[in-house]
Amino acid sequence: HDKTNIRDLFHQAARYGRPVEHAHEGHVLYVEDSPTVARVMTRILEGMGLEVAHFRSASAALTAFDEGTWDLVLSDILVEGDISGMGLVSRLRHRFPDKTSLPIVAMSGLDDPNRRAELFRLGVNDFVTKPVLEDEVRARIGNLLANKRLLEEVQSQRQKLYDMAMIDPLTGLRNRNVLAECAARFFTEANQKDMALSLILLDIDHFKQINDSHGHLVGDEVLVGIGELLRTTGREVDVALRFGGEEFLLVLPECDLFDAHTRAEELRQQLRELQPAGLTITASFGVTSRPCGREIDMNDLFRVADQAVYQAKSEGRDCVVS
Ligand code: GH3
Ligand code: MG
Ligand code: MG
Ligand code: MG
Ligand code: MG
Repeated sequence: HDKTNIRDLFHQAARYGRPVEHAHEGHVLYVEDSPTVARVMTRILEGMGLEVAHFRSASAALTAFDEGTWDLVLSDILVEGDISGMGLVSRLRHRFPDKTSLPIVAMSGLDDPNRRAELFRLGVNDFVTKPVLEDEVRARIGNLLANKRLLEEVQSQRQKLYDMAMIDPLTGLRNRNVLAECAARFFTEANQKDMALSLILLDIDHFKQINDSHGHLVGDEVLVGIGELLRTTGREVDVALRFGGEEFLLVLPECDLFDAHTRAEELRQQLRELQPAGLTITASFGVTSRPCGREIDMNDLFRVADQAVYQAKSEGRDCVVS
């Protein structure tokens, strides 16, 4: 805030005997065909700390809506042009149904209760009459923006919790907690449509020795390298998980046993050449596929992959068993 702004705010606070409002942040898409009203409203909104993009017609606002990101829409209802304020509200709400994330405020000099009801049915969050009472419009818009900010905080906390629960902090791969999600996503569809689906399970060979001879930090570096190999190779649709300590799982939708085996062989070779932390690392691979014409769940398929890894270990390690 510059000096004038701060003086204004304190002046206001003194006038009303209450604390200074917090400044808001955000972009307002504002539709108003009267230049005089637009000037007054823009001053009010900018006084709240908001950035205002003013449009004289609904169609211009619709185009701008698609090109920018907006925190609030404020629209006059009787506007010039082929789309009315009503039409604008209905289109915007259709494109953006989440009312808290995109508050829409309707504004009109004509306060007909039936039309007001219709506006709320179309999805406006609030309605203000013209001429505006500055304090009221500030408070109403402030409330909507505060709700939006609160929702954003909740959503970002939820994302953080999800990441903490589902993402392995060492390798950045998803962990076994996402298996249930994968199963729901891939197995249901594969079973319904009788589609191919494969798993590759790999277990690093003699990893305990790497830790014992070079220390756990070097061991960690090896795991990070393998994580990166799994994340950056293969198809976009594949899901790579760190299943446990030194065990990784690839879920390969629409991939049959032959292709999965080929992929595992490629990985085995790539891993040998990777030299994470300057060490030659190998792993044992178990590959399995969903049998045609039979329903199978993640656990069944995983058990088979696990047995294949066990067999690869007993066959001398650094090999693929399917
Ligand atoms: P095998 O070839 O039979 O699989 O032998 P292995 O030594 O790889 O298997 P084992 O199950 O005996 O040992 C796995 C080791 O992996 C033991 C454990 O300390 C290590 N490990 C598990 N998680 C981590 C980790 O996050 N970091 C490091 N550095 N080591 C880990
Ligand atoms: Mg108008
Ligand atoms: Mg193991
Ligand atoms: Mg083991
Ligand atoms: Mg191992």
